[in-house]
Amino acid sequence: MEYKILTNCRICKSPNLHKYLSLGEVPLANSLLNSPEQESKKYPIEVMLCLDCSLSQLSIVVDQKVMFSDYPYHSSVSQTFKDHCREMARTIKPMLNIPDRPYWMDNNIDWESKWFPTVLDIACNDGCLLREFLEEGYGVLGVDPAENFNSTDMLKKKLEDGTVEYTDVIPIHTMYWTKKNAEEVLTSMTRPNFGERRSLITAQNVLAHVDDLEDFLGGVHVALEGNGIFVAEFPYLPNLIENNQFDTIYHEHLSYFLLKPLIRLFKDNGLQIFKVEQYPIHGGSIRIYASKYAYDVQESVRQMLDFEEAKELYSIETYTRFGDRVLRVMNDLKMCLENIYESGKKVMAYGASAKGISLMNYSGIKREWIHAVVDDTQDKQGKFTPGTLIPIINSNGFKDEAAHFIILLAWNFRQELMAKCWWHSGYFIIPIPEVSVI
Ligand code: DWN
Repeated sequence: MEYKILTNCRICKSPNLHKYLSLGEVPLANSLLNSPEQESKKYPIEVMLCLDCSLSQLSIVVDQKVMFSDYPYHSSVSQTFKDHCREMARTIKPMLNIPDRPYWMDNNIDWESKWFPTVLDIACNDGCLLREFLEEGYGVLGVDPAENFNSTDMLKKKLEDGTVEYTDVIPIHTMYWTKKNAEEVLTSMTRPNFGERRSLITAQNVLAHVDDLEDFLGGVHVALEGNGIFVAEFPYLPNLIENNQFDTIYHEHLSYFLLKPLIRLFKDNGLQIFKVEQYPIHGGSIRIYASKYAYDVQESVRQMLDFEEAKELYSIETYTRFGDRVLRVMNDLKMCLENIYESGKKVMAYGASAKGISLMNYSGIKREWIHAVVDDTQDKQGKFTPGTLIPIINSNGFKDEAAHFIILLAWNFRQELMAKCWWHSGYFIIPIPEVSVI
C-alpha cells in the first residue's frame, strides 16, 4: 500500500471533512535523489478541516515505511535547535525529582549496574534532545524508526570491550512508537534494571507525523509513571496560517494541530493536558505537558483555547482566506526567481529542508533558476532535490560559486544561516511569510 485515502477525522472519526487547500501532486520532500535522472513518485497534497473537532489533516496517508526508514534529516545540524533542546532539558528538570548528575557518570564508573533511565524520547532522531538531557544528569533512552540512527551496535561494543565512552552513546532503539512496542521497551534488557516506567517521555516534532494517534498515546500511557510527565512539542497551526507557512505542509505532516482537538484526543486516551507554552522554534511551536491526571490544569490551557476561539480557528472561513494568500506568495516567489534568472544573476539556496523542497515544487520553481542548494547535513550532500532536481552540495559551494542571491529555504533558521554567510556581499531572499529581498 503506497498510500491510503482518509475518509474520517483522525481524532473524532467524523466524516465531515472539508478540503480547504490543494497544493497539487509532489514528491516526498525527504526522498532525496541519487541522480537527476532518478524518477520521483508524486502524491497529492490536500488539507481538510474536520468540521466537528477542528483538526486539520491531509487527505491521504503515505506508508510511513516509505518516508521514515532511512531518514536524511539530522536535528543536530542546527545550533539554534540544539540551544532550544538545552533550554527544554533545563526547564523541565525542576518539574521532576531528577537527582543531580550522578557521581558515577563523571567518574565513568561501570554504569550498567547503576543506570536509571528516566527520560524516553520518542522519534529521537540523532539524539539531539537526549544529549542535552544526558548533560543534565537524566538517564536517557531513545526510539526512532530510522535505521540510520540505531545505536545498539555501539552499545554492544561498549558492553563487550569498553572502547566506547559512556557519554558517547545515546541508546536508540529502531522502532515505531506503538502500544505494543512500549511494552517491549519497558522490558528491554538494554539496561539490567530498565523495567521501570518513565518519569518523563518526550515527543518533539513527531505527533504530526503519526496516523494512529490512539495507538501512539496508548504506548505513552503504558510507559509513563503514575506522576510522570509527557511533553510533546510541534508546530502550532495558527502560526502556519498567520505567517503563510504553507511550505511546512507536506506528506510527513499528517496533522496540523490546534489545542482543542488535542485535549479531546488526550482525554480519550487517559491523559490530561495540564500546561501549554509557545516557542519560536520551527516557525512557532507549542509545547504541551500531559499526565495521568497527576497535576492541576494551569491557566495557560484556558488562555490558549480562548485565543483559538478569538482567532476564529474553528470556522472554515479562516482557512479559505489562507488559501488566497498561499497563491500570492507562490506567484511572487516564481516571478522573483524567474526575473533574477532572466537578468543573468546567480541564485544559490541554503538549507535542503523538507519545507524548502516542498516550497519549490508547489511554486513551480525551475531547475535552472537555482544553481545549487547548500546543506551542512552530510547525509544530504551529493543528492538532488526531488521534483526540481537541484544538486545539494556542502558549504564550500558558496565560495566556488559567488552567488548574487542566497535564498534561505530554511527561513526558520534565518539568523543562524545569515551569520554563517557573513562574507556574502549580495542579497538574501526570504520566501516566507512574504517574499522579501534583503
Ligand atoms: O517535522 C520536521 C522538522 C522538524 O524537521 C520533519 N518532518 C523534517 C524536518 O523539516 P525541515 O527539513 O523543513 O526542517 P529544518 O530544520 O527547517 O531543515 C533545515 C535544513 O537546513 C536541514 O537540511 C539542515 C539545513 N541547515 C544547514 O545546512 N545549516 C540548517 C542549519 C541551521 C545550518 O546551519
